Amino acid sequence: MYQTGWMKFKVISDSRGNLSAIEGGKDIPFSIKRVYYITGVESGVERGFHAHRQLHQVLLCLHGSLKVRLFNGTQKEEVVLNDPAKGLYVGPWVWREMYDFSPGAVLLVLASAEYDEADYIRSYEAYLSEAKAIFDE
Ligand code: T46
Repeated sequence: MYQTGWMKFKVISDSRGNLSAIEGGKDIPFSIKRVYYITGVESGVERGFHAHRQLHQVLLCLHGSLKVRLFNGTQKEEVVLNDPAKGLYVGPWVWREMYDFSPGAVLLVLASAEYDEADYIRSYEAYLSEAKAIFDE
């Protein structure tokens, strides 16, 4: 089980620029309950360092670029987000770390649930032990 994947969104372009629309349950595999965005990340700053127990999310970099380290307790992967028409799906039990934000980078996140701190696993050791039990099921 490695719950990440790329989602490509349609771009409607004309002389005025580009427009992409994302409909929950249609263009992405969950209903969108929350949208948040991250801006103003200084060079060298890293964010994330947690997993979620239940949350499904799609991450899109609307401007600039950033990288994401992903780990599911077994496999590690590093990906670049730099295309507003390409979203990174990150499911439950995937450890994520965001880094290498370019100046002015804008990270938009579509989430399947409202904010709930109890859904976070912020300790790497706790993640390893909880994820192992889940993956061994
Ligand atoms: C994730 C990555 C990609 C709220 O009050 N409401 C919210 O909806 C969110 C997302 C956060 N917060 C509070 C919780 C913290 O006090 O904002 C503060 C910063 O959140 P955090 O340190 O979790 O931010 P990141 O950038 O490390 O992680 C965020 C999301 O929290 C997380 O779910 O997957 O972006």
